[in-house]
Amino acid sequence: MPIDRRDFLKFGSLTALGSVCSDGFGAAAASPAPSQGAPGAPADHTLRIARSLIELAPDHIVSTTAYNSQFPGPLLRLKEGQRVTVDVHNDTDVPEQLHWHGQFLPIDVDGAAEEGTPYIPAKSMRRISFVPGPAGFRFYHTHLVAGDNLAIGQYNGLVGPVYIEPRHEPGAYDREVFLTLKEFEPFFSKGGDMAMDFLRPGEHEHSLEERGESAMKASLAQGATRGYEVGYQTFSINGRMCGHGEPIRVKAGERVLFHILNGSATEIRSLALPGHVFKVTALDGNPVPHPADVPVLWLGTAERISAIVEMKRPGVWVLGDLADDDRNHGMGIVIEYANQRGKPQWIKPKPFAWDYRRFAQLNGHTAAPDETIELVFAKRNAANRGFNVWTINDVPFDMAAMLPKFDLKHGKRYRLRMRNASDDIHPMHLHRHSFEIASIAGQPTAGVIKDVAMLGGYQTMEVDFTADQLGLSLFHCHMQLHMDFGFMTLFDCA
Ligand SMILES: [Cu+2]
Repeated sequence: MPIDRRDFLKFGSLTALGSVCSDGFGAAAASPAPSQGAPGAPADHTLRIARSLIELAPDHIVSTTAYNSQFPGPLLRLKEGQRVTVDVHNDTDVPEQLHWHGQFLPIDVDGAAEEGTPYIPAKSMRRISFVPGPAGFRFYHTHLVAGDNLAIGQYNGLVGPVYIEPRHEPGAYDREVFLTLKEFEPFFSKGGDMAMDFLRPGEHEHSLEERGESAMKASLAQGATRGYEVGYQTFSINGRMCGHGEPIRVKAGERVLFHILNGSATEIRSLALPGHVFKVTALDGNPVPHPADVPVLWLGTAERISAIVEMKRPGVWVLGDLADDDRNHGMGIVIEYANQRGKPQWIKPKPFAWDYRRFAQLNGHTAAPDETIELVFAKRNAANRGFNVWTINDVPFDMAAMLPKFDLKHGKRYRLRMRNASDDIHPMHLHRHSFEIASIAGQPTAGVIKDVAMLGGYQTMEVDFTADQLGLSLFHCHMQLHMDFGFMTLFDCA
């Protein structure tokens, strides 16, 4: 989809506006792009990273970094197997990485410095080219180490959806709606996160719990407070706080396919639409073996859910987060039936537990892998200037040393046995591959293919994947605050 003249003009005026309002950051954007690498032919897509003003509500405009001065970044519709070129301009003064989340791409374009992807230099651009795949709902986002700097990385508005069209689309729906969930205006707080208890199976593993609890007790006994967490002042869907922006207008009887992305830096989200159910058809863009109806969706950071909602309860409703505070600060969007008026209604759903096995093969078991890799995740409370440090097999990730790192043999099937000795839920992400969930808290399962999966507190999850991508693949907790403070490792496939 080349940018047409109208889009270019619109885009040009937006960046010009940005240069007036955003402290000079937009100035480079208003002038023609410096064409490093002599692009010649225009790229199929252009993404421009710049400080921008995003209007979450008329009286609430935030300054953040975004793609093409919009939030979310533009929806990129790509075709499976059909090569694309993308020009990524970086108008900021921070070198950037753009990660193509959920795709199987070589390391020079995947978008992780830890793997060796070149940075998009500050005030410069990089043209990249790749063959999209696999088909389904993917996304792109920044991939920096933000550390204690809430002005960079995923704390910004650097998220956009990708849809890779399959060769055959089943099409049992009337239309598609893409939703990106995102918080803005982050801040640090002390005192720890609330434990969340929505995952099933929910049983804790005694030895993991003992290890985590005794480490925490020892730290607090030495006078430490609990490590920092991140909170947010504003919440949005598609860059608008609930009630602002256009409602999603539907007709009775319509079947709407929602593609929902949790674009948060750190938060787990839930969603419900009063009086309606979601038929979940795909997780992380991959069709599930057993599409099932659920009243509530839960999404860890970077997870995607595709679900069909049959519109059969006319009214004006809030599709919103179950957390009252977050929803009241914007995490929702209005669904308005034709010829219906009035204040959008929210009805709190009954508690609903989230279980990936609901969408799995019935009584499925995965085949034994060639090899199992044991991974124990643990927290060192407030160990780095008040920030929690995260370890994999007792080692926090060190990019200088490139440790920890695991060697893989090309073509072999591996099982990651992930054991969580902390009470936090971690959305675990593997770059350049997808994996199959093999067990959750000791319960075997099969057929659910993902690239991020929530690992419950004091639980074990096993995931299987085939090492079919040469070179380095990053594996990490997708919460920015966790990955930045050690929660990463590399797989090196030869
Ligand atoms: Cu984590």
